[in-house]
Amino acid sequence: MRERTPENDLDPESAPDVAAHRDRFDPDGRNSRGDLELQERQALRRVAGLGTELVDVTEVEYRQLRLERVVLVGVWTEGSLVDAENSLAELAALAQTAGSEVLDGLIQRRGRPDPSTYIGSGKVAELRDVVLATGADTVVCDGELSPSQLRSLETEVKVKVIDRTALILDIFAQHAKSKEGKAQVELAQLQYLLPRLRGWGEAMSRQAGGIGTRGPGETKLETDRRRIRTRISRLKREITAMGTIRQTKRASRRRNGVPGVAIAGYTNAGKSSLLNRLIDAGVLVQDALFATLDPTTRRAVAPDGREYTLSDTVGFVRHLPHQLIEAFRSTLEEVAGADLVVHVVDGAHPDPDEQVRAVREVLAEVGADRVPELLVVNKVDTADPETLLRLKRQWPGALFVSAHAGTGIAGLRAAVEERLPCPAVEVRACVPYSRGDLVARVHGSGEVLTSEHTAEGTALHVRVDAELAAALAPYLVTGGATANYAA
Ligand SMILES: Nc1nc2c(ncn2[C@@H]2O[C@H](COP(=O)(O)OP(=O)(O)OP(=O)(O)O)[C@@H](O)[C@H]2O)c(=O)[nH]1
Ligand SMILES: [Mg+2]
Repeated sequence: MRERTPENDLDPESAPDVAAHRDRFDPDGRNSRGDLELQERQALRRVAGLGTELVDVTEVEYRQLRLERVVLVGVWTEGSLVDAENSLAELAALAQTAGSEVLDGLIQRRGRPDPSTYIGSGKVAELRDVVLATGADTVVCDGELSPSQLRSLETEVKVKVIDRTALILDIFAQHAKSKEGKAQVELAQLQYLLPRLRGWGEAMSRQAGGIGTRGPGETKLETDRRRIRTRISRLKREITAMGTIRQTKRASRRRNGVPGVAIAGYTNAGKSSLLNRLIDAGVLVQDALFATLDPTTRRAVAPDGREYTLSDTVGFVRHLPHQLIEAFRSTLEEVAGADLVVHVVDGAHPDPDEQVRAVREVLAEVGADRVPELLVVNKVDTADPETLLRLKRQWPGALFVSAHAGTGIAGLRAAVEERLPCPAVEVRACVPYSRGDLVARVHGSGEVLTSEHTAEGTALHVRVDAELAAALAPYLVTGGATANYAA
C-alpha cells in the first residue's frame, strides 16, 4: 500500500525544473496554475473531517461522508488472490485520496457476496472485532452494495458503512472545480442517493424516533424525493447547455480542419504529466486518483506547421460508477470526438493489462472505441523490466515512455503527429500576396509540401481539406487538385 504524504504528491523529479522552465517562458506565471491548484488542494486536505455536502439539498436524509479512519473489506469471487489484493490496494488508494487513513483490510473468498450483509456472518464478526481494535469510524466495501446490505452491515458493525461507488463520488466531489464538473458530480451523487434515501442506518436517520416510516416521516421522504428529482432535471438541463458550448467549440475546430488528440487512460497513469511534458501545459499532477476532472485542451503545432489540439481528460477506473459515466457523458464524448486517442497505461502498476481492459470498456461505452488508439506505456523509469518486456511482446505497436525522465517523448510526439489525419486534397496553387490570410490558413491546418515566393505570389504545393481547397480554387496552377485519401 502506498503511503501518501504531501511531499510525494509533488512530482519530485520534474517539479523544480518545470517551474524554472515555465518562469522563463511564461513570465505571468499562468502556466503554474497546476502547482497552485495542487497547493490549494493540499491545504484543504488538512482540514479534519472535510466531507462532501450536497449544499443545495440540505433537508434530505443524507449523511455527509466523513471518512477518517477506515477499514476496507472486499469479497473475492473470481480470479487469483493477487487480483483480489490489487483490487483492495486500489480501494486503499481511493480511500487515501478521499482523505482518510486506512487502518486495515479484509478479504473474503465467497461464490458471491452475501445477499443480506455482503460478507458472510463469520466475517461480519471478524470485521466488528477489527473495527473495535483499530478504532475505525467507517467501513468501506469494495463493490456497490444494495441499500439494504449497507443498512444490515451497519447494524452489525455499528459504524458507518459505505461502498466503493460512494467513495469515488466523494473524491469526484472534492476534486470538481469547474461549474460543469460540479454539476456533473452533483447529478451523479443525487442519482446514487435517490434509491438509497431510506438506506442509511436507521439509528442515524433523521426519522429516528418515528420508528418505521409512516406518518409525517413518509411525507417528508416523499418531499425529499420530489425535491431531488426536480434538482436532477435542472442539473441535466444545465449540463446539456454547458455541453452545447463545448460541442460548438469542437465543431468550429473541425470546420477549421484542426485535428484533436485526446489523452485518455486509467487514473494516475500519468496523463497530465505527459501533457505537461509534450507541451508544457502546467496542468495539475498529483499522486492521487482522479486528480483531473475537468478536461484541458491545448493547441500544439507539428514541425510541418500543422496545428492540432491535445486534451487531457478525466481518468478511468475499474467499475467506474455508472452514475458518473452518465453524468460525465458530455465530457467523455470529447474523447469520442477526437481524431486520435493516446491511451496512457501505467507500466509500473501491478496489473497494466487489467487497466487497459477497464479503459477500453469505458471508451466503448461512450462510443470512443471507433477512434484510432495509440497505446502508450508510461513510467518506464520505475516499471519492472520483466513486465516491460512482456508488455512489449504483447503490444508490439505500443510506445514506451517516461513523462518524468523524458524517455521516448520525442518519439511519442512524432508518432502522434504521424497519425494526425492527413488533409485529403493535394493542391498546387499560386496565391497572390494580397491573400496572405489564405496562406496563413494553409499553414495552420494544411500540410505544406513546398512553398516558394515568386513574382506573382506564393507558390504552394500543399495538402488541405476540401473547404480550404475550394478557397484556393481561383489560384490553382497546372496539376490542380487531386483527391488523395491518404488518411
Ligand atoms: N515514476 C514516474 N512517475 C510518474 C511518471 N509520470 C507521472 N508520474 C507520477 O504519477 C502520478 C500521477 O500523475 P498524473 O499526471 O497526475 O496522472 P493522471 O493520469 O493525470 O491522473 P488523474 O488525473 O488522477 O487521472 C504523479 O505522482 C506523477 O508524478 C513517470 O514517467 N514516472
Ligand atoms: Mg490528471
